[in-house]
Amino acid sequence: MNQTKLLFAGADEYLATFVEAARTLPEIELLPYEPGLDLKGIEYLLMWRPVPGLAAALPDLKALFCFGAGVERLLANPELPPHVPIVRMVEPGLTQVMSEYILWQTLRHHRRIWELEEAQEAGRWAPHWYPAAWDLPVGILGLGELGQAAAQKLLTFDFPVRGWSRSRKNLAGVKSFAGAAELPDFLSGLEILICLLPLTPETTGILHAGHFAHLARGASLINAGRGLHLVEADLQPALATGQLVAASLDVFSQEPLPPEHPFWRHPRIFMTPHNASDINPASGLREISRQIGRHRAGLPLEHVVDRQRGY
Ligand code: NDP
Ligand code: OXD
Repeated sequence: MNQTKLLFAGADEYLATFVEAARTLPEIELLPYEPGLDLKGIEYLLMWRPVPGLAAALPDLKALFCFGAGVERLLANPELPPHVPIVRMVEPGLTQVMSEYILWQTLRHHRRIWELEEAQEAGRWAPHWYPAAWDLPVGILGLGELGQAAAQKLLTFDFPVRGWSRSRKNLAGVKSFAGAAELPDFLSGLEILICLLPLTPETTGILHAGHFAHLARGASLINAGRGLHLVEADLQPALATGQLVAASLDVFSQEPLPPEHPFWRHPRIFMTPHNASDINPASGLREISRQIGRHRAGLPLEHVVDRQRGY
């Protein structure tokens, strides 16, 4: 069988699991990048953190697969050859795990888990009342691959779901809002606001006090997009006034979050270390192999990043 070389770079912490997963795909030869490697004849690159100079040094490069769904780091790298398509990661493992994270955090906010934790800590028997899920409007900023899958999960639990995107969507059960002009109506009265946007100049800082003011009083925030979507200085004041009651954050302006950062000690901020979801080695490599098969057959690659748009 003719094997296709796939160069693996900028994600060393995942290398062992990818080498293992690649064993089940005889059509792919996974090549870990190391300085001094002969780069001639390598047509496909799988990269996460940009390795300085690497993409430009691959004379035969035909496509760059981003290791994740978010491509802002690759796009910020001026060395990427403009003619090489960048494919963002869309694969069932990544999507499934993200929708689980969103459901998990939404239910956490629905059940106001922090009140139970506080009561347990104090040895207090304190049953409390939960509204029905159908009375808690949930809004998802970003109704792409991940936002749509999360919406489907939330609908099965009867949350009224709104979604906001650049273009209007027609998704059963989801109220679609499109573009900047419809953002205030989208936000109005939401009990739970979820961010699953890509980071672009238009979406940077979108989670700010002015937008929190449109939500229901005592709303919750879940950010699994990127840290720079949130104006971090606006979060604690919103929690202090009660405009927000709690937040779940997976992403931060600085990662790893420094130990002195006040978010670590805030009782109403629940944090995960930027792993709401990750590429699944087996299904991710199968997807790349499928795309390479298409490309070799002269078919267009799917999920190619629009460099102008930034996602
Ligand atoms: P997609 O490209 O499939 O979807 C992006 C969505 O955002 C689309 O609906 C798009 O609108 C919308 N959007 C983009 N810009 C704007 C804008 N200016 N105004 C309104 N809507 C906008 O991306 P994915 O769903 O695959 O991934 C989303 C993001 O999730 C990633 O970019 C990454 O930042 C984050 N992520 C985080 C992970 C984590 O572990 N925390 C893991 C994986 C991803 P339209 O549909 O009209 O184009
Ligand atoms: C991604 C991520 O973008 O893991 O895929 O953040």
